[in-house]
Amino acid sequence: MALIRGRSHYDPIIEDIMRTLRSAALGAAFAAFATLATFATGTAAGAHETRLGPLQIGHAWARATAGKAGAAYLEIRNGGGQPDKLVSAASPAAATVELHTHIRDGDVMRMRKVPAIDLAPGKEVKLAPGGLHVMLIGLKAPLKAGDRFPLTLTFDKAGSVTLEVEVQPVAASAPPAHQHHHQHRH
Ligand SMILES: [Cu+2]
Repeated sequence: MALIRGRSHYDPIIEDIMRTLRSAALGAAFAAFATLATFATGTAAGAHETRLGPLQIGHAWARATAGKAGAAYLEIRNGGGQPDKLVSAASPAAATVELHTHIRDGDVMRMRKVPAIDLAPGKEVKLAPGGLHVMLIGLKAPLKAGDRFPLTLTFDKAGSVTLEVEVQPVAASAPPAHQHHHQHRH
């Protein structure tokens, strides 16, 4: 600081940089607030699609379970110009949540934990039965058709978002094409 003070003709430049930094910080804070506000509105409306920066996350669903393990599925579209990745997931419904894929091992399909799910720019990644999925381990209660539970997804660049997962009957292999929920069972 002593050096900067000594060269007073640079002060206007420093001032300008400080102003830019301050407005950038304000801008970031506002963007974060706007994201939260958008999400809150989306939840209230029961949105089937969630936006997080350049990411569009489609209808999240899970199959009903009899036991303490389950899986959640969803679609993520990266509409941005930069790659991102899903690095973790968490839910109050399960003790442990992991990112998994299925690999063929002889005649058997086995699940494998993956460190992250890559999201290439302009591409959509589907988490679906038989492939990539969000593994729910140690469910606090079996998932019943009609239930909903929160799932928080954390991305390398885009940050985190919490969405609602809808539990579908055991026989379901895909989310319903377009289903509205006017009734809620409690
Ligand atoms: Cu799994």
